[in-house]
Amino acid sequence: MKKSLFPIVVYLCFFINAFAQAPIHYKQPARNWNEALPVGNGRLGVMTFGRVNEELLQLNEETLWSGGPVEKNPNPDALKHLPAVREALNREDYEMASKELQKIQGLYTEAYQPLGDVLIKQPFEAQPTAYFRDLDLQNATAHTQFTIEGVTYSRELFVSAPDQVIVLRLTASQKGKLNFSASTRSPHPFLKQITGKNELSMRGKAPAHADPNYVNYNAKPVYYEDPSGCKGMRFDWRVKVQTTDGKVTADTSGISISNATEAILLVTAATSFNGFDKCPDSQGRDEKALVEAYLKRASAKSMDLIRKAHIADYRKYFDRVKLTLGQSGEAAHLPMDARLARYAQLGNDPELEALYFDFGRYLLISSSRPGGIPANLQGIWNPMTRPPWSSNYTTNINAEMNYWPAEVANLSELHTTFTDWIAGAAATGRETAKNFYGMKGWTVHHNSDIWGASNPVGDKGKGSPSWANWAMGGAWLSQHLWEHYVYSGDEKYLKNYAYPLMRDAAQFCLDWLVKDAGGNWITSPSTSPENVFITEKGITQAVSVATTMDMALVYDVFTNVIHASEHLKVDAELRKTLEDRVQHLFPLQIGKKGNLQEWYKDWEDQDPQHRHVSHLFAVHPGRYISPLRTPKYTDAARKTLEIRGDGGTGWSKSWKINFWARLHDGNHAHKLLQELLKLTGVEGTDYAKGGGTYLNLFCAHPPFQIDGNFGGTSGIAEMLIQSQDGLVNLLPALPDAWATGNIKGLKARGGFEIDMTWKDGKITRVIIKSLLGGNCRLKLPNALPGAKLQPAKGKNPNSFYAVFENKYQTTTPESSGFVYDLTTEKNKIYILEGN
Ligand code: FUC
Repeated sequence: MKKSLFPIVVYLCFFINAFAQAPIHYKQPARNWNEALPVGNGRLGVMTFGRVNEELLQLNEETLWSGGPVEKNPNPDALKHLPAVREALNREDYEMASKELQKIQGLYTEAYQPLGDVLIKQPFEAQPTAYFRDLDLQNATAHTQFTIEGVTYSRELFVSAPDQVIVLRLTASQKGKLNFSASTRSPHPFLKQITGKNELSMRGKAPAHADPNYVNYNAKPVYYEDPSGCKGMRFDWRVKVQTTDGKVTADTSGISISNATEAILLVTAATSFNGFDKCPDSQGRDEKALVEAYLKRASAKSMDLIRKAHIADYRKYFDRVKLTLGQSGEAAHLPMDARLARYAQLGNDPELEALYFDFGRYLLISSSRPGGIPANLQGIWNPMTRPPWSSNYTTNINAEMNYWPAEVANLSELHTTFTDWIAGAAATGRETAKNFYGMKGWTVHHNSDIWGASNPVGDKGKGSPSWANWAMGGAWLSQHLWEHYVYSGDEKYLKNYAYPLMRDAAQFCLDWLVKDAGGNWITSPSTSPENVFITEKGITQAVSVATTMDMALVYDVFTNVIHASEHLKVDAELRKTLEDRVQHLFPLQIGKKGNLQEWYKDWEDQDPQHRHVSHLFAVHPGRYISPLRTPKYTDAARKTLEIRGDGGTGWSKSWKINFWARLHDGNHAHKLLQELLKLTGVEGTDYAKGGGTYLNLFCAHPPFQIDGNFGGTSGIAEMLIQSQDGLVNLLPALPDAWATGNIKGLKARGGFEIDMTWKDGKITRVIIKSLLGGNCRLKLPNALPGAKLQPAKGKNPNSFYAVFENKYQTTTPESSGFVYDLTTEKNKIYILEGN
C-alpha cells in the first residue's frame, strides 16, 4: 500500500461505515455461535463473533471430514434377510418385518469437522462506545467497529474465492494505536510452527472416525489412529501478516503486532482430500504444497486487488436476482435483534422478508462453489467434532432442500457441487444395491457424507428402521440431475453424465418393486421417513409396504427417465417398461378424513403432526399432484397439510411454505414464512420447541440447520414463479402482503430468465430473456392487453415442459387464468407490457 494515500483511504472508510451499516447489523458482539456471522467462499468458512477484547474467528474447510472411503460390504450377512422381511410383510407381520429389516444395516457415516480458531486479542481497559458489527450481503463482507478512548477501531473480514484466502483487515483511526495478538488453536491434534516471515502454520489430522452425536455406547466415540494409514484427513492452515505499518513478532504462541495503524492478516487452509474413493492419508493430496501456493499467490496481491476481485466474483452470482416486496420504513434501520422482535409483534416488514430471501442466496454462494463439495446440514459452518447428526448429508429431505433454490434463483452453477457429488454416492450405491439386496443399479439410504456413504446406517442392527432403512435416496437425488438439465439445457451434461446415473437409479427401483396381491407394483419394505403408523389392530410400527412417498419417488425417477430418454432419443425399450410400471404403480389414495393417505392402508399416525410430510413429495418437489392437473388429489393434499398443522421444526416449516405455494395459497405460505422468521434462542437439539430464526438469521431446527434457510428462499421463489406444470406460471401464490413488488432474474425451466413487476396483485410488465429459444407458455393472473400475446393453443411444443399425463389428471394447466404462447429465439429479450 502506498503510505501517502493511507490516511485518506482510512478516513473515507470510516465515513462510509458510520453511515452505511448493512441491514444485518447489531449493537453488541455475539454472545454465542448462533449470534456470530458466517462468511465463506464455498471452501473456507468463518464465523465471526465481533468481540472487542478477544475476537473469535471459528474456521472451517469444506473437505475436512472424519474417516475415509466407505467399506463396500460392511455386513455380508445383510443380503440374506430381504426375503424374510418381504414374507413377514406379506403376512402383515409388521413387527417381524421391522426386526428382520434391522439386520440389513451397515455403518454410520462420518462427520464434518472444524478446522480451528483464530483469536485476536486487543487488550482494552476502557469500555467501547459506538459499537456495531454487520454482515454486508452486497459485498459478502463482515465489519466490526467501535471506539475506545477516542480511537475508532475497525475490522473488515471476507473470504475470497478467486484468491482462496480469508482476509482480515484491522485499523485504528489514530496512528500507531493498533495493538493486538493473533493466536491459533484446533480441537484436533496439531503441530504449530513458524513457517515464514510473520507466518504461523497449524498442521494436523482430522479423526479417523467420529460417531454421530446420538450414538453413545462406544468408549471412544472419536479416535484419530488408523493402523492401516488410510484414514485421518491431514490439514495445514496458515495465518500470515500480509502488511502492517506496526512492529511484528511471531512465535508459536501467536503473532503480535504493536504500534500499528493498519494490519492485514491472511488466513488459508488446505486438506489432503483427494476424492471420495481415495485414502485421505496414504493417498492424500499434498496439503502443504496447496496451502503454500494459495498463500504465495494472495500475498503477492494488494488488499485492494484481492477485495476487488472478491466483490466482482461474488456479485457475479448475487446481482443476478433482485427482489423488492415493498418498503419497511423505519424498521429497515433497526439492529437485527430489535427488528426480529418487532416483526414477531407487528409483521409488516417486507424488506426483512426480501432480505431473508437474499440471505439464502448469500449462504448458497458462500457455501457452494463449482468444483467443491455440496453444502452439508450446516453448510460449511461447524465448530464441533461431533456436530448434530454428524453435519452430514441427510437425503430423506435435508440435503436436497439445500439445493432447491439453486436453479430458480439463477445459481445453476452452484447446483453442480451437488450433482457432481452424486456420482460418488452412486458408485458406492451400486455396491450397496448389490451387497445388501442383490440388485442392479444404485441407491443411497438416508445418510451420506463426503465419502458417498450409501448403506443403511445403524451400526449393523442398532438403528431404527424408521429412518435407517429408507432406500429411496437414489430416486430423490436423480431429480436434481434432471432439473439441472431442464433449467440449463446442457445436452452434453445430460447425455454423458446425468442420464446414465438417472437410468441406473431407475434400474434399482425396477428391481426393488414387487407386485402386491392386487397386481400393483409396490415397494416392500417401505417407510415414510420418519413417521410411525398404528394399524387397525393397534400395532405401532414404521415398516410396511408402498408408502405414498415411495410411490411418488418411483413415479418421479421413472417419469424423469422417460422424458430424458426421449430428449436423447435412446432406450426406447426401457421407456416402455417404465411407462408400464408407472401406469401400474400402487395408486395414490384418499383416506377417510379426505387426506392424501401416507400409508398403504388408511392407518392413523402415531404423531399426526409429525415434522416430516414425506407423502407430499408428490406435490413438492415432485410433480405427481398439482392444482392445475389433479384438483381432486390436490384437495386431499391440502387436507393432509391441515391435519399436519403449521407447527414443526425449521426445515419442516420451510417445506410447508413450498407446499402451500404449490397449492397456490400465498397467504398460508406467507403465514408460515412469518413463523419461520420468529426469533428463537433455543440452543442444542430440541426440536420439540419448534423452529425459527437465530439472531444471525440462521434457521433453527433447533439446532441450527441450513436447510431451513434454503427451503425458505426456495419457498419465496415458488410463491412468485413456478414452471413444473407445463408452463411458466407467474405469481401463482402471491400473498396479500406482497400486493406490489418486482423481481429481476428468476429462472424458469427451459432457460427463461424472468423479470416482472406487479401492482395490486396484477402483473404490469414482464421481461423474458430466452437463453435456449423455444415456446414460452405463460400463465398470468391477469391479461396484459398491450403485450400482443397469442392465446395458448394445444400442447406446449417446448420439450422442456413435457409433463407426464397420469391417471389422476382431470384438467389441463391451460384451462384457467390467462395463458399465452410466446415464440422465442435464443438469446433474445422480450418485453411484455400492459396498456
Ligand atoms: C432427519 C430429520 C431430523 C434432522 C436430521 C438431520 O433425520 O428427521 O429432524 O433434520 O434429519
